[in-house]
Amino acid sequence: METLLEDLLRTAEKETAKIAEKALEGKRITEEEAVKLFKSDNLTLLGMVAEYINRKKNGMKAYFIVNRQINPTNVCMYQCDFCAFGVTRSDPKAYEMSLEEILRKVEETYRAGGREVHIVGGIPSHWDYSRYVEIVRVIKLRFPDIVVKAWTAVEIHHMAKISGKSYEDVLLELKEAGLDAIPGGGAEIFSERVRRIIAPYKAKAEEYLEVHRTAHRLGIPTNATMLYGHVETLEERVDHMARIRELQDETGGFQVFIPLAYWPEGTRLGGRRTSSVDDLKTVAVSRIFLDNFDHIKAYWVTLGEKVAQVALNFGADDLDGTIEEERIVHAAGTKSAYGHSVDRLVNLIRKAGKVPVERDTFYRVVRVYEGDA
Ligand code: V47
Ligand code: SF4
Repeated sequence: METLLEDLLRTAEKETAKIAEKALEGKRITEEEAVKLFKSDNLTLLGMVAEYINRKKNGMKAYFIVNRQINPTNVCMYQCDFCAFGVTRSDPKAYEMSLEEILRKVEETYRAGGREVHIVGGIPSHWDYSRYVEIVRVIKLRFPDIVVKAWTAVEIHHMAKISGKSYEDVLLELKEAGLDAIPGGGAEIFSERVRRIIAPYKAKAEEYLEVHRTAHRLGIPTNATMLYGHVETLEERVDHMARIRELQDETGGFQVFIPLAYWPEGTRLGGRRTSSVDDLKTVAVSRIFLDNFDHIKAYWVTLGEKVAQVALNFGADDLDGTIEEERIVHAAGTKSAYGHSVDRLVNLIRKAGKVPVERDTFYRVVRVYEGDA
C-alpha cells in the first residue's frame, strides 16, 4: 500500500518532489533547491520529509533541559532596530544585576535540579572586560556542577575589542574561568544588506563565524541561530544557513540550529509577526538543508507552545528548556510563558506524540520519560 509520504511525492509539483526525493535519499540539497522549497506551497510534504530525516537522526525522542536564562543587564550600546530588550542606560527600564543577584538566581535553579545557566545580555559601554570573566568565574566557583553557557559571539567580539585581546585569548580566559558552551544569539541574518538595516553596529557575519570557529577549535561547543521574518528575503535566509552549514562542515562544533521567529512589538523596526505556516516551513527547510546538524530546536518562546509542538513533527527534536525567566522576546511581545515546569514540558512533548527526554547542554540523556505517567 502506498504510504502518505509516497502519495504526497506522487501528487506534488515535479520540481518540489525531485528535491524532496533527493533529501530523502540522504543527499545534500543546494541553496537554490532550498529556496525552491521555501517558495513551495506544499507544507505537508516539506513537513513529512523533514520529519523523516529527523526520525532517522533522533527517533521519537524530543529533548528538553532544566535550565535558566539570566540576562545580567539590558543596557546596550548597539540598539539594534529589531530588539525591544536592549535600552540606553538612562531608560527607566534599564537594569543591571549585581553578582549577588546573579548568584541567587543560579542557586535557585541549582536547588531545583537545573543543569544549565544560559547567560546573555545587552552590551553596556561602561562594563569592562573583567566583569564578563568574573560573572563566569563566581558562578563556577560556587556551583561547579552547573553548566555555564554564556555570552554570544557578539559579546565575545566586544570583549576582544575592549580588551585588545584576540578571540582565542578571550575564549581561553573564559574557558579557564568555567565557560562550558556558547549560545547561538547574535547571528540574526548574515547578509550585509540586512545587517545594515537591522543591526548596523554589532559584530558582522564574518566576526560571528570566526568567534564560533575559534571556540570549536578550542573544544567549546556552540549553537547557531537565525532571526527570520523581518526584512530578509528567502534567498538571504538560505544564504545564512549555507554559511552555518559550511562552518559545520569545517569544524563539527555546532550542537543545534535554532530558527528564531521575529516579534515586532515595541521595536523600532516594527512590522508583523511571522505566520505559523512560515514558522513550520522554516523549521522544515532548516532540518532538510542542514544535513550536518544533529538537532533543530523548536524554541517555544518565539514559536509559542502550540506551534512548537507541531514543529516537533516538522523536523525539530528539541524544545529548549524550563528557562524560568525569558526577557528578550517578552520585551518584543511574545505571548508564551516566561518559563515552564518540567511537568509542563513533558506534557507538551507527549501531546505532540514524542518521547520526552531530559538532556544536558551537550545532548547527553539525563532521563527518558517512558510511558504515560
Ligand atoms: O540574538 C532579539 C533574538 C536572540 C528579538 O543558543 C529576538 O541555545 C525575536 O539566541 N524577536 C537571543 N527574537 C536568544 C538566543 C537563544 C535563545 C534560546 C536558546 C539559544 C541557544 C539562543 O534573541 C538574539 C536575537 O536574535 N531576538 N530581539 C525579537 N524582537
Ligand atoms: Fe543589544 Fe543584543 Fe538587543 Fe542588539 S539584540 S540591541 S546587541 S541586546
